[in-house]
Amino acid sequence: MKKCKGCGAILQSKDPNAPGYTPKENSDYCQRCFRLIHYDDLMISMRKGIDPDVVIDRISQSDALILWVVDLFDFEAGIIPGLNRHLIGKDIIMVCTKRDILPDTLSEEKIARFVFSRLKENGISIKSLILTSKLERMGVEEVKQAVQLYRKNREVIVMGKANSGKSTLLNNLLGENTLTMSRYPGTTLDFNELEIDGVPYVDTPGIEISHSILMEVKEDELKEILPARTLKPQVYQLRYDQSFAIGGLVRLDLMKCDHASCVFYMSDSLKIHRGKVSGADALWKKHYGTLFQPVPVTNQFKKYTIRKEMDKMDIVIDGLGWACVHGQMSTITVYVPENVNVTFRKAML
Ligand SMILES: Nc1nc2c(ncn2[C@@H]2O[C@H](COP(=O)(O)OP(=O)(O)OP(=O)(O)O)[C@@H](O)[C@H]2O)c(=O)[nH]1
Ligand SMILES: [Mg+2]
Repeated sequence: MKKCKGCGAILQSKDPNAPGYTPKENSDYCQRCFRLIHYDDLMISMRKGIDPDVVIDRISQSDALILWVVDLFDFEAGIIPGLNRHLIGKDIIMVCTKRDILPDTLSEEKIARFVFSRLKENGISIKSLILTSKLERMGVEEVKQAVQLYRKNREVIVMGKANSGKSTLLNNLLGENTLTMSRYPGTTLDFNELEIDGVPYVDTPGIEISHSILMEVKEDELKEILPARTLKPQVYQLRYDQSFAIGGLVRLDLMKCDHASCVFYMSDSLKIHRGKVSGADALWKKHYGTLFQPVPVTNQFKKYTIRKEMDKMDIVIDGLGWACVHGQMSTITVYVPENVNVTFRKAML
């Protein structure tokens, strides 16, 4: 059975609505990959990614070195708690992608310190950490060297959450764009083998990101949410109570602020509106879905309220980025779409 070179789905010419369909004989790519590559047109959405148990089970059964890919911008969503327990005895090299999205002012040492502290908190141990970017193929040589050092004749499996940049990393290692890459989570559909410098690698379907804002918006709105270039921090000085609407996706209320600031690290295509907390309910009702957009497809929100205890902390929303709050304030309330994860962490920057 022949597989699509782009996404790994088994090629078939029976069902145009199923993965792997191609009307052509002897084609190397399915129609979905062809249209994604040439027209950025997503024919079949598989954005939820694959059940983590299915991917991890299959990986745990193979004798392989693991390249675990985590998107630095969406780091909290990329963490798989207890990873070593799922992959007993496996050597894991962690590759943190999208370095170019984080500001240059954040040094590599600082990123590494941040990553190791989050790994420690999640009980994950790795052999090596490498930072990469698709720009100028940053980190490619380091990945190859680490693979050489730890592979011991085994194959190399590239795994991680949907949209973390696994296929992009492999194309960069290969030096050409053979695998299909796209901003739509769930691009790679099946295990997909390829050889790079004589080493067998396997691209894998992304593990599901069921608690991400990326699951909550329409496909054509992903462009607004995913940052295309280096984050430009959006800084707000705060006094009294302040409420922020991030599009119609998130509302953030900061109470009793004094000598405080809130800095947003998010795509600059997203519009942030600021107002007083006292008027925020009315404004939200009035502008939700019009001025405040995009909005989540479910229209259901949940609310977290916490006391601000750390001096400088990040409020991280899976898939969307984070807000860093600093200075005096009493409580923080976040309204997010019902299924979306929020993490309160010590500031990354
Ligand atoms: N800015 C930036 N974007 C990146 C980088 N690596 C990947 N991307 C983008 O991230 C998106 C997802 O990349 P893919 O390589 O398709 O991700 P994947 O992990 O293979 O995704 P699935 O197959 O859906 O699991 C694409 O829009 C890429 O262009 C990077 O280093 N920097
Ligand atoms: Mg992929």
